[in-house]
Amino acid sequence: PSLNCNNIIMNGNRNNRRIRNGSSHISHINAVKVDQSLVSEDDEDFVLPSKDFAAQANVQSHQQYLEMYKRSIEDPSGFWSDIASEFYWKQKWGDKVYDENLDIRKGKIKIEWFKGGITNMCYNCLDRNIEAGLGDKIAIYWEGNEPGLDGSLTYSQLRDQVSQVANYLKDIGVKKGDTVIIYMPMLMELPITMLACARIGAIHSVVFAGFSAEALTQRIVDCKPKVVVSCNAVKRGSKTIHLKDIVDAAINDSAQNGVSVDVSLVYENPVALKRVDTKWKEGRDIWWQDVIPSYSTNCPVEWVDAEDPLFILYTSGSTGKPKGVVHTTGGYMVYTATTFKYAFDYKPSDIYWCTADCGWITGHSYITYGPMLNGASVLVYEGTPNYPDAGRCWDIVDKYKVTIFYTAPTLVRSLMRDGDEYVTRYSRKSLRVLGSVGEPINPSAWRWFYDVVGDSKCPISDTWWQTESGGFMITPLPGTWPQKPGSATFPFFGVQTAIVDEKGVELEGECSGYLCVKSSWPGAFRTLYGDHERYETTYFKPFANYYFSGDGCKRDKDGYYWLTGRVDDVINVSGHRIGTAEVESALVSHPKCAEAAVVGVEHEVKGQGIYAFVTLVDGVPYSQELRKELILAVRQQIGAFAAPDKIHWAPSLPKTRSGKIIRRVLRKIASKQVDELGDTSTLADPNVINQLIELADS
Ligand code: 6R9
Repeated sequence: PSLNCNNIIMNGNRNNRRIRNGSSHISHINAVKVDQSLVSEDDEDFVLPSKDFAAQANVQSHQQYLEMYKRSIEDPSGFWSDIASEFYWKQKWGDKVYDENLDIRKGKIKIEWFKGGITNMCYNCLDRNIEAGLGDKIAIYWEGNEPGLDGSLTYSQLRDQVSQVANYLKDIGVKKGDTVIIYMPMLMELPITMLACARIGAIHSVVFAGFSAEALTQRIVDCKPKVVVSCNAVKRGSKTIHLKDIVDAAINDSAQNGVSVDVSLVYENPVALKRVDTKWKEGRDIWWQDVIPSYSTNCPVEWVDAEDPLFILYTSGSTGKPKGVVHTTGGYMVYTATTFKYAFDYKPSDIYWCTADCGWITGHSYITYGPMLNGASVLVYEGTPNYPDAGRCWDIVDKYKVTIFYTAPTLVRSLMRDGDEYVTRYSRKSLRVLGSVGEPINPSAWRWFYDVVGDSKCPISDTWWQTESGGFMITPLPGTWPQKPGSATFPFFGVQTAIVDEKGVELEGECSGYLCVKSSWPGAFRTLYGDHERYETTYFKPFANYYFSGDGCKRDKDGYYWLTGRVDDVINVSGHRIGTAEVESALVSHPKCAEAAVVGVEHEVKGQGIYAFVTLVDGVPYSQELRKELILAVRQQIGAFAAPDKIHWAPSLPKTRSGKIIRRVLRKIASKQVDELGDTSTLADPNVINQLIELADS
């Protein structure tokens, strides 16, 4: 991949030191200054956990973390099999707890955990907890978009509903290993359908219901589902979105591409759209409410191998084609459960709320699976965080007495802009742990989240991880050590992070470079659906014998990790990953667009915004109208969340003599740092730059 070293160089390579022979993986962690007694109250870098919190925490000291971490690295088999034994296995795994090859030079990349172990994810989330006496505990609290509209399900009720859906799916011929696409808003039926698939060994692929028909088509064509499960419409804030129209269009387009979907199961959401007003195709379309309730609430589980796939989740990469990240059952189960428990200091009395959507990995691992494996009460919220006003989140926190609140920096920054009043008007006294995910959280947003939302008493778990990692990789363990605002702190158990230089040499101590991982962890993705070669070349080829995350990272003098953002062609907009190539291909699909180059620019609320340089076909004049059409093309092909913030007309693009677009220069122009363009001697035509600068505001 083309690596963008900007963010790394910014942080200075001068301090980089290379690891010498025989240096242990955990040496840098041992050297960390986290002993609370060594940190003085007025050391500005640190925020100390309260003694009360620490005293009740699942991991109470840095020493305890170190002991556990050390064992997890020195004896991964023992560490993880002890934890795995707490789950239900129909049959225990074979001799090897794990088997891996991360070195492409030695052959095929392979990661396996608990192979030969026979289990079921849904059984472990529901039946196991019910048998342990949690049948009457609330599994899901559901809060609708409109205040006042809500519901809940106990673990037993949830199993009944999951079983009905599972029985229906079996009845229409969905078998173990078949795929099911789920395109639904945040109704309880979304996690219900995920669990139903898991129960019968079907592979779900949830597509975020903000994706366009074309994006949905692309995914249908790639994974060829037996059925698409959706909903007729949803209200988000004050807008009504007709999801079924999008599904219909995608199913039609997929048929044109040779993939037919025979069954479209549609949940009727009368709050948004009545049945009679919904377009319908007899024979293919089935109302959820017409069939599901008639099925038995008893559905025996399909036992699967630990390495059988649980789901495919598409994510953006550096080419236009989304990558189907494949997670399997056993390792993912053990890993999401364990990370949830420790990173949020989970206790059975907690009420947990994660504001993500199940359409992203965060909703898979930390709304559905991780929490339910722990028997937690999870809040599922259908609406937007600022509807009807910017106080909605805290209204919900007070209503359900939420104790753990997990969200994204973009939401924190946007609520921060709306003012403290919306927060302080609510009590929020139930809160005890806060969490952040999706992008680096800037220290000022961190402080506001900590001081205003958490009343300076709730530790913040800034969790760094990825769709590919399945679960948290670098995260604080709340209450365990002093925090530094903006740092994700230290690696989780079993995670052997390495910061490497551009040659792939591991750096030691205080340094900055590319963030890699040296050996597998149970929650790691196993392949890209239908394209193992792309899996190997994208993630394991850039640095031999390492998994490469695509992120830049620095480690400070105290050993804390600071993520500095993507170093590949991926932009992170409001915590959503968008490939520059995807946006470019949507733009050039417009008949008047000859060429496009997309870069990320800093954005006050979204973290990064999308900035597109567009060259028009010869003779086509610039116009506001055309600008709108181009943005519309992106909305239609990807989704509204990927719409460019800026279209910059470009008579031509800066290229090398071999025709490669020089993105480094475009990034500087986009961020108005034109006096820092660097070496432009490789440009085929240096005049291009002046033209671009002149057109910046037109
Ligand atoms: C979970 C999720 C992954 C990319 C990742 C990184 C960024 C996520 C972060 C963070 C800094 C954090 N990222 N969490 N950067 N601090 N706490 O977001 O998965 O959608 O696959 O995105 O998001 O750049 O590489 P995904």
